[in-house]
Formats: sequence, structure tokens, C-alpha cells
Amino acid sequence: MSERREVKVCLTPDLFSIYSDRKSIVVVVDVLRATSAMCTAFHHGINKIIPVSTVEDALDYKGLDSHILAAERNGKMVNGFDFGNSPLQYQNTEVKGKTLVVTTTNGTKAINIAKEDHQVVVGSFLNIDALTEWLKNQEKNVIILCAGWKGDFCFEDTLFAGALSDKLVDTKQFYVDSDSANGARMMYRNAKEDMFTFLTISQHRKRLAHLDIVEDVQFCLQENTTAVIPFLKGDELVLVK
Ligand code: 3SL
Repeated sequence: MSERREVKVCLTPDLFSIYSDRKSIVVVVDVLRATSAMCTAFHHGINKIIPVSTVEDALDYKGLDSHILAAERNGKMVNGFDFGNSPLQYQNTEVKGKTLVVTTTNGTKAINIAKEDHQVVVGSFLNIDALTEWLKNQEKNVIILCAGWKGDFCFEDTLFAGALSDKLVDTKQFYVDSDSANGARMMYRNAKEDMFTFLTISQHRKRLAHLDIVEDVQFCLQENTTAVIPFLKGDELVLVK
């Protein structure tokens, strides 16, 4: 059997320079809602996704054939865009074969921070088992990068980091040896029977509730609704075949 590999958890993008090693695979997660929306869009037939950091960068693609433009800031859709950041909006056949250009408050920024020096894949509860299986076969260490909120820690991404760390350790091909990974695992084990209720204390769940966004949260906490694994090729997310 090959040597066991380490899975680390970077709790916010502002800490990423501590974890960056130019070798590990980085799993970017923004459970509420960017990476859940990306997995859903691919599951419903989006061809590729271009994650950009600014609204201006997204607007550069306006008017191009077969492109859908999505932008979210502080939970709300940005004026002038086709879509915001709800995963539910991708559950229709019109997205099939199209290119999605998207910018969000934290998720797309985290992807763009990690991509400088690392192979990047997108994780969410929706694709967690498929991702575990894929990571098992890559023979690399893993960094789970939580998108958080404007550089700060958040519960929901940490729950995912705990869940994925647990699953990777269960394969017997990974170990954890850091307080952040062990803390995330403890939190997940404490919350996993009812993550929706656990997240009543989450700042972002409250932020979304103020915008009347509740169904999205329930949707994003489902496990294994899809087997897609979006990975970054250049500046574009495409699917692992
Ligand atoms: O921060 C982000 O990237 C978004 O996922 C936030 S929201 O859930 O769309 O408000």
C-alpha cells in the first residue's frame, strides 16, 4: 500500500499562504452557496464554468453566445445579471451545453487564490462521496480551503471540511495531524445528525434568512445528489471525465 497522505483544513482564504505548498490538491468549498451551485449547474448540463473575482470581469463576457452570467454580492443577485447564486436556478434544461461565467462574494475568490499554484477541485456536500473516491486515487496531499465570509471563518464550510476529512481518513489512505482538521471533524460529528438546525447559529444562514433564502440552505446540505467533480483547467472549471 502507498504511503498515507495528509489532509489539511485551511479555515479561511486569508490563511492560505500558511498552507500553500505548490503540491497538494486544493478542494475549494463554499457550501452556502457558490460551490453547491457550481456542482448543481454541472449536474444539469453546464459545459464549463469560468469563475471570476470581480463583477467587471464577469461583464466582459456579456453578449457572448451560449454564455450565462451570474453575479452575487452579499447574498443578492447583482443588477444586470441573468442569475444570482442560487443552486435551484440551474435545475432546468436551458443551462445544458452553456458556459457559466460567475462571480460571488467569497467562493470564486477562493478558487482564484488557490489556482495560482495548485490543482483545484470544487467540493460540496452534493458531490462529497464522488470527490472522496477521486481524491483517494490522486496520490497527493489534500488541502480543503474553506471560502468563509470576507476572510473570516464560517461554520458551514468547516462542517464540510470535517465531513470530507472523516471520509478521507476512513479510506485509510489519509491522516490528519492539525488542530484545524481535527476541530472540523469534531464539529461535523457534533452536527451531522441535523446540520440545518446546527446552522441556526451560523452568521451566513442568518444573513440568507434575512433575504428569505431558506430552501437553498436545505438543498445545499443534502449529501450525494451528484457525482460531478469540477476541476480547474486553466481559468475554466470543467468536469473530470
Ligand atoms: O460568498 C459566496 O461566494 C456566496 O456563496 C455567498 S451566497 O450564499 O451566495 O450569499
